[in-house]
Amino acid sequence: MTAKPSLLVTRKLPDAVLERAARDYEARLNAEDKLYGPDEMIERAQGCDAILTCSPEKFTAEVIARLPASVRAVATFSVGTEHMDLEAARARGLVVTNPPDVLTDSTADITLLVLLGAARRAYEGQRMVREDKWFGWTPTQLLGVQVSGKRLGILGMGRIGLAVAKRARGFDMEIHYHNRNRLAPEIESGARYHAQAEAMLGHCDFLSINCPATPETHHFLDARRIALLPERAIVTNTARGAIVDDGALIAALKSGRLAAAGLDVFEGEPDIHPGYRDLPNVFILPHMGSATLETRNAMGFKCLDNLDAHFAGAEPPDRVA
Ligand code: 8YV
Repeated sequence: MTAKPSLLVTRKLPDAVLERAARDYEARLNAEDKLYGPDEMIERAQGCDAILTCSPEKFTAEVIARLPASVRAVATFSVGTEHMDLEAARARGLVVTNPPDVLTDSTADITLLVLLGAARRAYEGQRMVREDKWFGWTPTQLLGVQVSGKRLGILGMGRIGLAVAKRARGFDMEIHYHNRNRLAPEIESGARYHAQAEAMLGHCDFLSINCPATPETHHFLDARRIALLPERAIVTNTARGAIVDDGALIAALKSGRLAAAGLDVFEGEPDIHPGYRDLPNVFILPHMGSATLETRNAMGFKCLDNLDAHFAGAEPPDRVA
């Protein structure tokens, strides 16, 4: 019997994933779920053949250069790969995989949750009840913004953007989108394409950010682009915090230029811009897009499928480097 490959699993993943990892690998686990800094991660990876990592751990060019020579593959438990220098990985011959598709539905669901939460002032309503400040129904209490009949602009019409569009159609929203490439008509399903993101913004009663974080999308939503949105528009971000210029968004929410925002992701999270914390018109979640047991299990299994393929001498199905 050949020895099992050794695998560093950097975080505490759901039980079913850890059980499978321990069955098929010499798995080094992190029962305390401590976030390893680069030095500790590199130290713990000594002698390992692969690493199963999560997006808070950064695989910069410097970290990749310092990885033990034994490490040949890294599977990231995130569809986003902005925490990894894929060029540096390729140059070192490091195989990198991610788990696409399986978190599409849960992330699209959370997008609708924050969209509705922002539009319908769910945070203010919750607070009123929990803080015992609800003194009874009134005809004008917590009036929000109706979503049906409104225009939703989706920035980034990949798998998640399309799943958001599908759900939003169920709320009778009119779909607009910007994507690097226009989609085929049968995939567009009547959504209106804007070749320039800026040209779409004027049509966005709601703007949903669903694109990856790249140097091109860094601080995309800045003061200049917020000014292109209709008065009292609502913004949601369930992609990556760095796509939004927090100072500009907070100023627009404070002044009332934007009615509300629904945010699941933040630049520098968990150290979010303090300006968000006491803004009543922001519906905030702590990066929960993929946080269902079904999805997290499926993400972990995909990571292991990719590693299994690699160690069987096959091309991993979701190789990104
Ligand atoms: C992950 C995510 O759970 O997959 C992604 O890109 O944003 C999340 O759903 C998170 O990044 C942990 O790795």
